[in-house]
Amino acid sequence: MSGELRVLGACPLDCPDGCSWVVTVEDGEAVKLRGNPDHPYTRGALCVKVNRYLEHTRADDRILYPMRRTGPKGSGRFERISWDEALDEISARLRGIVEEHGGEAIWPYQGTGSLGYLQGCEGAAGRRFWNVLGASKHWLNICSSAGTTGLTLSNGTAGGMDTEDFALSRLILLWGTNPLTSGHHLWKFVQEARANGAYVVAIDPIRTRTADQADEHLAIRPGTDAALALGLLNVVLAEGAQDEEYLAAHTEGWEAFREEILAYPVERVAEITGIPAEAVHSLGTRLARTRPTAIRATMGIQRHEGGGTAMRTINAIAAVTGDWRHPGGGVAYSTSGHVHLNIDPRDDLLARPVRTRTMTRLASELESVKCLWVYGANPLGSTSDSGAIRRGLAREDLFTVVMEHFPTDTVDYADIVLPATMQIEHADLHAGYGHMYLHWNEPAVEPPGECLSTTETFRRLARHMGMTEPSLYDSDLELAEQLLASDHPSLEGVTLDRLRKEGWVRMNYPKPFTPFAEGFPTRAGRTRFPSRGKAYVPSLSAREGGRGPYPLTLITPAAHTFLNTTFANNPELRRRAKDPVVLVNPADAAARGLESGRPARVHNGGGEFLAVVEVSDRVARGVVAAPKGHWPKHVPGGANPNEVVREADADHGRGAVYHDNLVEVTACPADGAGS
Ligand SMILES: Nc1nc2c(c(=O)[nH]1)N[C@H]1C(S)=C(S)[C@@H](COP(=O)(O)OP(=O)(O)OC[C@H]3O[C@@H](n4cnc5c(=O)[nH]c(N)nc54)[C@H](O)[C@@H]3O)O[C@H]1N2
Ligand SMILES: Nc1nc2c(c(=O)[nH]1)N[C@H]1C(S)=C(S)[C@@H](COP(=O)(O)OP(=O)(O)OC[C@H]3O[C@@H](n4cnc5c(=O)[nH]c(N)nc54)[C@H](O)[C@@H]3O)O[C@H]1N2
Ligand code: SF4
Ligand SMILES: [Mo]
Repeated sequence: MSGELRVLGACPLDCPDGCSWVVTVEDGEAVKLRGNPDHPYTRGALCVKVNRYLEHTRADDRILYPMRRTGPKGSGRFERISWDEALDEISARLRGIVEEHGGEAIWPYQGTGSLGYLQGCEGAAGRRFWNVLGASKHWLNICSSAGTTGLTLSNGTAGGMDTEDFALSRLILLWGTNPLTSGHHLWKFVQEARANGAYVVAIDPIRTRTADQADEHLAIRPGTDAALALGLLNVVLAEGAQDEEYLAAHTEGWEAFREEILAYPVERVAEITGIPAEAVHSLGTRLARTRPTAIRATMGIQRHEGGGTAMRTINAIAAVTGDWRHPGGGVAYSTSGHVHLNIDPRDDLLARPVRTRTMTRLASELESVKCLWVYGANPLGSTSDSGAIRRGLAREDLFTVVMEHFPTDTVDYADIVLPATMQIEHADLHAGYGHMYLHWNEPAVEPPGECLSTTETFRRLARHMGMTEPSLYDSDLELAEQLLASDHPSLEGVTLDRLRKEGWVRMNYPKPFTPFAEGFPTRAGRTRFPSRGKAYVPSLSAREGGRGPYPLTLITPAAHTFLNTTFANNPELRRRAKDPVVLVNPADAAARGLESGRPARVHNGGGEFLAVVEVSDRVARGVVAAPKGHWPKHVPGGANPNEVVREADADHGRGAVYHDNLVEVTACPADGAGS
């Protein structure tokens, strides 16, 4: 048909797969969205969620105009206003707050709604504006910072294997990761390896979709992974399978780490991890005898108090076995460490240094904040200790602005709501944290209503406030050029023209890729093993689970049909997600009189949420699981699992502890309270 156009773009969501997509546009309207068949990682497939993205852009509840609150905070009652009115009010309030309380009383709270380098968090959109204003900085620790910081301490980068090289592996450990739900494009490489005889092991307290498909599943006690890693290495040493040459050339602290390993014989590890000694021994033997071994460890493990260390100790396996030198061997956490775009935080625009506020500490830090500016985030659905956040957001003297697509629980507390463009309506530059490609997302259609992109919103606001700093007004294409102006060899020849023409480009890394075959990007050029006595830091649940008034460890993993809280308002995806459930082991259920299909309270000293019990041997004794993502206002009781998630920090990077909380589960009275 005439007027039909194919526009190349990219999925913006916080997902390792970073898919490349093709939008078909007819007469100015997006009529089809498909995974890019030419892209080596996407290979034509999106996922159950994003297959509905176009429908989502046209949803009835899409926010299309600026709005001002008319009801009490939390009521979600608004009136439509013009952009000029919104910018007037915002400018006046921001100026007043800076004068009276200083810029640091403003918290630009940016989440992971888009990982774009222009519109989203990877490039910290809006940062220039906030620096000119002198606002607080924002530490986006909500997702992966414990693992990233821990791994960087060891290897000098959190980047590791190219996940496509899993196809070359002979033994694959899927460790604290559930790719069939949280990033399924890895699976085709796992299957390729299997076709060549690879053995696949899932290590997870939950028998996930992924564990179902593995050759073996080890139901580990939460927060004890570092002990398992040490136990496996104990067997490797007993077999004499360590790579002495690699250890001598490329590692630091081996003698002390070796002693640490010797302190974790299989029987002790079995006791700590709850995995039978024979299973630890047999996997250790397999690991000792199989090169290359690839370990996929993503964010699940590091959402614990000892999570950063756990990642470091698991990472150490590949140095002891020498797997780093074999194509198809090593550890893959995130490839974002291999992305060397020219990201400049523009601290030069700050008149003086400012404090940094920590994303998951919103509940306690909010007290000293006068303006909370939320974009790409839904703290009432996604951030720790959401009950306290709700109380904080109700404060009358807090000025809250939310840039959004949809009327989330957080939007309900906004003073001003600003309508944001979705991915097919704006330009952006993307990477994927599970692969080695960069993408350009070309706008495919005009924004609906009065939606504006993040970059355009900040340009207009700067102009409205009379700011004179020229770089505040750089266009999207100029911003993209600046990001690509990197002298790192991985980006040589990667130009904006080329990206716009081709849609995606592989960064200049060899294929296969053995990043640490010849050493590490640390000062000494060596990987640093965790130090003596510090290779296993037990999490709260490992220390105190099974005892006290809250003996059960709650894990809150990725929901299959949502992405964090994104899509949880799509009727079909919500229908498929079913009501909030809590999985309880049969023995724990029997001890508490819990029955499948009946409502229960999941609670601790911090709060409670309601869920329907599902008695299941998918969770080990002592572990309960409730997926993240439901909007609190959609569910009975008005709360999701973050009501019982603590504000505590992991051992590295102040990471969040979403899988390290102790709870009790109590049946609701038979009159159906709460449903
Ligand atoms: N469908 C869907 N996909 C998503 C998301 C989503 O919400 N839904 N979220 C996206 C985002 S933001 C991210 S960061 C990634 C996260 O995706 P993943 O990295 O897969 O993270 P999680 O789902 O938090 O946890 C993965 C697994 O770790 C397990 N786990 C928890 N604690 C432990 C432990 O102590 N030891 C071990 N060995 N395992 C443990 C959990 O049971 C879970 O099965 O996925 C992205 N993809
Ligand atoms: N219990 C529990 N909680 C968790 C986790 C867990 O494992 N368990 N995982 C954590 C993880 S890994 C993450 S990453 C965080 C995510 O937490 P958040 O960063 O708060 O992400 P979302 O909840 O998906 O909310 C993102 C919002 O941004 C909006 N948005 C998307 N794109 C844009 C845009 O371009 N512009 C604007 N203005 N808005 C946009 C979406 O509509 C959505 O409402 O949640 C964390 N919360
Ligand atoms: S959410 Fe992940 S798998 Fe789905 S389209 Fe986006 S990048 Fe691909
Ligand atoms: Mo995340």
